[in-house]
Amino acid sequence: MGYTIAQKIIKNHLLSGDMTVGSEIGLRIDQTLTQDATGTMAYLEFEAMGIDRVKTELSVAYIDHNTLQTGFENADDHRFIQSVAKKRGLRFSRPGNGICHQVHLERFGIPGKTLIGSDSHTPTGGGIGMLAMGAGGLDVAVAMGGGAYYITMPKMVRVNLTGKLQPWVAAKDIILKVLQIMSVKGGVGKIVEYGGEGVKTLSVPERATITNMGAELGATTSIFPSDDITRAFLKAQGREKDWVELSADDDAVYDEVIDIDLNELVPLAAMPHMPDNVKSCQEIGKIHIDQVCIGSCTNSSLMDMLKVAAILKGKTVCPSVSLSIAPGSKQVLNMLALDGALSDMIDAGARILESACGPCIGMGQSPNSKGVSLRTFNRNFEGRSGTADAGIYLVSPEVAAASALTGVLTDPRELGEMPEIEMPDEFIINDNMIAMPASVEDADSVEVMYGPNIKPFPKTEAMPEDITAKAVLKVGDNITTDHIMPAGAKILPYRSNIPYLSNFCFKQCDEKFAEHCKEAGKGIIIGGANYGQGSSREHAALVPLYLGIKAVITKSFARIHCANLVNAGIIPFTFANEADYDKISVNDELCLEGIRESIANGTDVTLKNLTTGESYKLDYQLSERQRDILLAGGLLDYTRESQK
Ligand code: MIC
Ligand code: SF4
Repeated sequence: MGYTIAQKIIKNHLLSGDMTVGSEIGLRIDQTLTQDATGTMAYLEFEAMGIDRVKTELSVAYIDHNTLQTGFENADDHRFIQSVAKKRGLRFSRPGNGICHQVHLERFGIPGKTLIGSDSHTPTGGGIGMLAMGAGGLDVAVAMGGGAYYITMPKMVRVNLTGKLQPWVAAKDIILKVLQIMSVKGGVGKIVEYGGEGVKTLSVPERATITNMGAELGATTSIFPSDDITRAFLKAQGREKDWVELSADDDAVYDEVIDIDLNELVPLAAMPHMPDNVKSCQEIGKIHIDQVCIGSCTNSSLMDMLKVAAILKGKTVCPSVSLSIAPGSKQVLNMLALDGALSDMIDAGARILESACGPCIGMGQSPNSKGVSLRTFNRNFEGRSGTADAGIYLVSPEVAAASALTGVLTDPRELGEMPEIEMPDEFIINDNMIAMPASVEDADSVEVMYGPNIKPFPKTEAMPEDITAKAVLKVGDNITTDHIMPAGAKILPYRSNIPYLSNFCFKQCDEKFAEHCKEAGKGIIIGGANYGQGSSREHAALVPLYLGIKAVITKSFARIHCANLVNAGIIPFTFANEADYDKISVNDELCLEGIRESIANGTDVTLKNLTTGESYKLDYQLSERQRDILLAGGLLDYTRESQK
């Protein structure tokens, strides 16, 4: 039996376990990346491990999320990360150099290698044939120290692309189509591989748009083959030597196959408030819009930006619309400037933002109340834009630019002939915004600079014999980590200050959640299906840990968040019988008797509802390693104990 692309990379990096679907495997990690919003915590954890230098082939620390700097906090965190990077052997991508995923694809991604990043959109690297996965900061810290990264061996999904995209239809429409078919939970426990003749019509940046937003499927990752198109992209980036060919064997076996005929696709949009709420622009109709934002790690490549500039050229942005554009990297911005395309954007009235995440994570450009905003981004969760009652539509750059001119959602096919944009043979290469680490000899003299915003890691404790606690919160399906631990301009600067962050935990679901937890001293959360989808932020586990949450019981979990809960020492349970979800109410007194013993022995767990007198059977899909982590009180304690 042959192998899929992902199985080949897994096989080459397997450190423990066997490749049976559903079992835990440990992978050797070649590269890591962090961004600043999750990076401060990841480097605090790395420092706590007491390892002198990173042990990966390449580790890069990016600054791209917290670049608003409305107070000292962000700049202090940047300096902290820069100093750790210098001392510990990492490259440091300075603020202004661009969004981590875009820069990593351009300058560092290598087909066939493994990459983990403390950001859920790390699968962008799948566009160049990497096995690239999002992870919690602590898992990235462990990988930087040379430790394995553990995942559950996923199922393989093949998306077969045939035909060719019609004019004005974009790579974004392909991934929106996949989301429409599979939904935001359809990818859980799976790797999505793209194949078929249609792949040959897609450039690397287009492939990266698709793998990037594959994160919204809940998939472990997504991946494309590495072929001549990949080689041409690497050559244009001056890195042809990094190219290796990679394809699935003809007799590779997939658990699921999805066929998409590119000829049939039309411009699509994901409507508020979920990335899988997809309809065609025609179906949605010409709704009035207030804002258009173009950029983010999904759609900020040079090709995307050149298309946008060509659409805007010689026109004026509709007076009732605010258009902002954030090119994905310094390379993109610089090439737009030299090409004159930047001038076309400025001339049309676009508000040019720095090369960073910006509005995608609510760092500026929040829409007006009840505003309708079209964005080329990947997430449209309620409130994420910074305006609670805004409606965000996720679209391609073509739809965004066309609509910015008309003031209504516009199918770009109405614009007539599509401008032809060619991928350049050579990109401008100047890595002067990537600071190199100090040499091993000089590293000792580098001082790590901690700002006053950095507060210690929350207190952990080994798992007690029994847990008795109230159900402090009950939520429905598809709760995102943005619900659990919101981001945005006001909160994001405090990512290294868990006590302060705790005041905002679950605010959208229960205004008084933090207060209730503090009063109760400890608690259990009850959740629906796909609990914890979205961002990789481990803060969505560390803050509940700080607030005394001992267990989360749901219908199902999203992968990264579930791992983050284990790393934080919070037990993730699922209901053996989903109907039991309905039987628990907020404030019910719940008891997990003899829990330590059950987890230690891997035996059945029953939850007693002391308020109603009922009992429910709970499941936990945890490896022995994960059970040991939970018994120790989290991954930091477990790592410390295993080093003794
Ligand atoms: C996001 O898109 O939600 C983020 C901000 O990039 C997060 C990381 C974070 O919360 O810092 C992600 O996707 O993992
Ligand atoms: Fe940044 Fe948005 Fe991409 Fe997250 S999804 S890495 S916030 S651009």
